[in-house]
Amino acid sequence: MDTASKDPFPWKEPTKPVARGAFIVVEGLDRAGKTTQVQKLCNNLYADGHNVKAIRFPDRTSPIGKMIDGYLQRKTEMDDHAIHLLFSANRWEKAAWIKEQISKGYTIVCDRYYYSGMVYSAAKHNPALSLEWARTPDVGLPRPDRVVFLNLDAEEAERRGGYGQEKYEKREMQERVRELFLGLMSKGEEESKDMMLFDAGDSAENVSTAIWAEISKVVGSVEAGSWRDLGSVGHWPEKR
Ligand code: FDM
Ligand code: MG
Repeated sequence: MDTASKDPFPWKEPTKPVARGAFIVVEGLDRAGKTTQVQKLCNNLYADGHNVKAIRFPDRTSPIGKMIDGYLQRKTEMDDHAIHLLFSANRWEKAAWIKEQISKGYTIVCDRYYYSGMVYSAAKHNPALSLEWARTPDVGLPRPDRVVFLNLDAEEAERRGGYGQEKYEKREMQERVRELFLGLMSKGEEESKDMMLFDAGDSAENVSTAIWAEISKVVGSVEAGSWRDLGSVGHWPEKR
């Protein structure tokens, strides 16, 4: 019996030439609706004739991902820097695959990326783990064409059925994470250009409509070859 899960979006020959697929990231707090919006966006893209693949970080299936999973489930303890680097390594082990799929014409929709990586680690307030330090290991990864940031206050997130038992699923942590996400949007570096804020407090349908209005344009331009080439995450300029 075939037990492998079937690809929900099998390859369809595009009707127009495709320069490359797009790289779209969906970010936000726990309970902001990332899973729902990734699903809706993929369905909309596929129905509109685009080839698409959904991925998520952490990818808990690889050996590194299993170590991360054990940490998040509080089965193991780890130094803040060590777990941070595992999250980054978990992205690096997928980086070549992401580039390859994009060059084949698949649009990748990715649930969390290095933005979560930076802000969750920096939210720990470990004086030896700054936002700048946290960003460094991710420099060079494929740079998204657009980041959908689902903005929701921590109080509203908690009202949505409460948090689970995993590490970081606590109100104070979520509040710091949100402040850091918002800080990235106003910092003036590449994150401010790539990230776009959506009000996740609205209904799932309205959020999805707003995301579609933006992302359908981005994916259209990328496929037509009128967007920039797939970039890589650059260094932040040195502070003086
Ligand atoms: N998380 C996620 C990090 O701390 N660093 C990272 O690089 C990434 C990708 O892992 F609390 C945190 C965010 C969240 C937890 O994520 C698990 P999911 O989306 O709930 O599986
Ligand atoms: Mg979670």
